[in-house]
Amino acid sequence: MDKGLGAGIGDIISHFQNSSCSDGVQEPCIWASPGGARKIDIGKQIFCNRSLNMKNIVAVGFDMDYTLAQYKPETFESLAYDGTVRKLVYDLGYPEELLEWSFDWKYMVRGLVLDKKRGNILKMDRHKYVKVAYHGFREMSKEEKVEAYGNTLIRDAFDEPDYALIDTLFSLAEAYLFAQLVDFMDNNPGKDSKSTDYVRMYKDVRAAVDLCHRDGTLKQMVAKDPKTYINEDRSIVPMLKMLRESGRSTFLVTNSLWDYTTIVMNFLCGSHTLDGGITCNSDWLLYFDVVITGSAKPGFFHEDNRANLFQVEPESGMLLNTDNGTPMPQVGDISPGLLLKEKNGTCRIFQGGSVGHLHKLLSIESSSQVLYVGDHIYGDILRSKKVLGWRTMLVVPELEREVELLWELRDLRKKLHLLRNERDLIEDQIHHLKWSLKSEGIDVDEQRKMCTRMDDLEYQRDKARLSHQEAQRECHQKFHKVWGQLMKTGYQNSRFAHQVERFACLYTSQVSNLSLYSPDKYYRPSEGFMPHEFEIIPL
Ligand code: U5P
Repeated sequence: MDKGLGAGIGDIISHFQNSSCSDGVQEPCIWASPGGARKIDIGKQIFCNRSLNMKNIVAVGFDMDYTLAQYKPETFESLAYDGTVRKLVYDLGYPEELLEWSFDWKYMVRGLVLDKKRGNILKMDRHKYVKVAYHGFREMSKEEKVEAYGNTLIRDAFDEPDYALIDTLFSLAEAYLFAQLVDFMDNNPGKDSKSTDYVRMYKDVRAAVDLCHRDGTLKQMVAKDPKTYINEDRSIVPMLKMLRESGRSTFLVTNSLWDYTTIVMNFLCGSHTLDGGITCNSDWLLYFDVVITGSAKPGFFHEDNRANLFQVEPESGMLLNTDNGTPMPQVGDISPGLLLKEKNGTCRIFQGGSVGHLHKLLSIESSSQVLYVGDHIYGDILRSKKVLGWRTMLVVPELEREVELLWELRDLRKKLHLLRNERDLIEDQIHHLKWSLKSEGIDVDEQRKMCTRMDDLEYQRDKARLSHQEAQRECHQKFHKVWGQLMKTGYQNSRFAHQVERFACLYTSQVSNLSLYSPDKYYRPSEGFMPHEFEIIPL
């Protein structure tokens, strides 16, 4: 039953409109649901782009890294950064100065695009109009931006191989290092024979980061001390239990391999000892019907993918062939020869395979019965939704702070909109007056009056432009000193927001926010407005 636990956007807009904060008092970010049944902090709400009736969902699946496991970028990405620098210096012969560099983990944000050829980092709006651009760490002027990206044909590209999308939190360290290297190369021409061009530099950084993920540089450290690198979240287990008690199957599909997956999942879902430690066992498997590790997403989502599926023996990590000519077992079937030492005989652990295998294992009849929760638009969400037709939920940890700021800055944003309207109004008057001045039959006196009026309007316009620019800069910097608001670029949705809107049926800040809503909730989107409708919103 849909209990309507969350507030609709209408509540939020009307709250926004009715609230007066002229006394400077900050109200908490809590929104009452229409029925007054429950309050959900806006930072923890699930937002809906496309209707989704949970009653039609029979299986809920999860990605692991940066979805169930929220890494602490200050430690985890710093580790990736340090490891990458060492590989660049010791394996690829980059100058030793790099070892003295440090990483500002807050500098880069998701949704940016790296221009590998030009050494630029860009933030663009949904029309791929480049609004913010840096060459290394130097802000580019408007003229530079127009020259490089003003052409619509160039704008159509902005994809691999010439551009790299910073669309996972895993990419923050490499984006930062790329900017540092661009600066370094510009300031030391010819010093480093290895980094002869930006494209090569990017390729080296990408390969070195990837190697850190694969050769144990990162994972051994995390395994030794997960608490330092991953946020604890005690609400994941209740959320998984709730879904399973509601009759849904649950599954995990991760690109991480079994040995690492079990460490991370045990940290997140394992039983806690009295002293706050974690008992190391496989209890976490109780919360899943199927676990697929080493899934090689996004290829996993292609139905014609012929990757072999191996069963994982949990204690030894040994891989067992599943392709012995017998049909794939369904959930509930226990085939002792194939299913070794599995908890309750229910959760099956695999490596590889493809979505076809998963559908068989879970007896999925239609892909629209599956909800998959992930953090990566390309790796998790776009392919699963577009290629496959799964329903999707995107986890955007940045959202919690973003909505808090939207609330805190409501006065400034109101002022910004008023200033923009004022500027536009004056500009319209000026254009109108210019045309009037061109008309025939205006006598000299009238002309003089009109010119004085024009001078006055131009003065007002310049003032309004300046105030608007100042307010815009202030607002931009309050969200992020360099890149501004994650979901907006100027007055338009950012490219990132546009992708969220197109590919994620639902989006929220944390995976465990699912437990704040009924497992049978009917998620409905807010009404979408065309610009002409904004004039007459029926609130
Ligand atoms: N990963 C890489 N290379 C990268 C970034 C991430 O191999 O450049 C790995 C992570 O270490 C993790 C997996 O094991 O990809 C992401 O898994 P998941 O998001 O599917 O859970």
